[in-house]
Amino acid sequence: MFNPVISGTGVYTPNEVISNAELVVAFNAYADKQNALNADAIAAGEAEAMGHSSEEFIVQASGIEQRYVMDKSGVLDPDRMYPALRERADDEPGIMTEMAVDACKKALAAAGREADEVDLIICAASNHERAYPAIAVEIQQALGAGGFGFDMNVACSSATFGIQAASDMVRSGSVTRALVVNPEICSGHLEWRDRDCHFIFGDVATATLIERKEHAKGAHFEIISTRCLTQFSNNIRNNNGFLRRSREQTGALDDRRDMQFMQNGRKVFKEVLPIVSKHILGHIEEEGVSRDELKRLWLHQANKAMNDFIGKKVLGRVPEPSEQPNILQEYANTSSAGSIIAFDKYSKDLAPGDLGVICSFGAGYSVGSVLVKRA
Ligand code: CO8
Repeated sequence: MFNPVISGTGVYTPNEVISNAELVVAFNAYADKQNALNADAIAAGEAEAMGHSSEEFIVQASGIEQRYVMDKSGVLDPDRMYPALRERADDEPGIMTEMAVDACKKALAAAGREADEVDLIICAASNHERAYPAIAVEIQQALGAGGFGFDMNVACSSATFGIQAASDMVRSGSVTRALVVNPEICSGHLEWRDRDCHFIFGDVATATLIERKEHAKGAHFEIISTRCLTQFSNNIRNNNGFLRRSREQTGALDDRRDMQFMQNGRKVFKEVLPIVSKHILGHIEEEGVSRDELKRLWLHQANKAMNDFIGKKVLGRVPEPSEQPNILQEYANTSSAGSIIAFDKYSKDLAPGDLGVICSFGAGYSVGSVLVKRA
């Protein structure tokens, strides 16, 4: 058995940013257009007028101030309201691969490693650009890595579930060095025309390099243990899938609301909080670690109030901002990548021996936690 460590992380941040102000202008223009189109039905009481969105609501309800996206022109066009991403030919790299390769190179550089020293790539993300061949295998080829790769999807928990899979393989010796990469194009699956959720997501890619402790060249985090949990819920759901063509065609099938991300945000908020706090507390207790020993929580980045609540429950007091860093104000919810961005940006100051937990949670429901110690 070997001791797995995180020896490097990397973040690819898209060049384009959408502020709340820009987003609200576009949404309100879309709503006005729809209301004008449906004016007769609205006047006859047969349809409801769309309400305006507001910057104040977004910041107060979520803590989100802006988001990075792969394309803002399509999202902000009131006649389109979704990104315009060029379809890639079969012989050129996919867009997820491009983002992933950038994040992987940064993680490799942070660890002082070359791509050909990697023998496992897990592409763990909420959505995959195509069914097959696996995005991970394309990333493996683009990087020049060896071994094997595969894709997995546990929605927002994909990164921590991927870290569990990779670190277990490093621990057992079946692989030597693994990259878990999370290219998330959440803008492709967000319904930008729905006021309740149009502000939630952003795009990013993160990568985590996991290898044996004795191979680590510099500062690193020992992966003491991981825990994963799932519990079925329909409160976060997307009905898009490969059987779409086999169903009765309505003509509007491509644009059905349930083909995009859907959630009952209030229920998610209430139901997921106790599951996550209990999960983290149970995990550290099994390891004989007390809450007072935790120096940092790198939580999933969906909602500031949610993170404040979890931090308080886990630590038994209001955490200092530095103990539970948020990045959602800048990146919004980036699904599985959020907790890894927080870890990448806010872990280097910890001292040898300091303990922390990376935790992601979301659709499924699913929760994954990684207990780490700075070495
Ligand atoms: N502007 C103004 N008013 C608004 C807006 C808006 N944009 N949106 C809603 N309102 C109104 C509502 O209509 C409502 O009015 P009324 O009271 O009259 O009915 C009022 O404001 C309050 O609305 P809500 O109850 O919806 O507001 P909340 O305070 O609950 O905040 C949140 C909404 C921010 C969504 C919150 O509930 C939340 O963050 N919940 C948790 C969400 C969460 O953690 N989800 C995890 C999901 S992600 C995940 O697991 C990944 C899945 C895969 C991702 C795939 C990529 C896309």
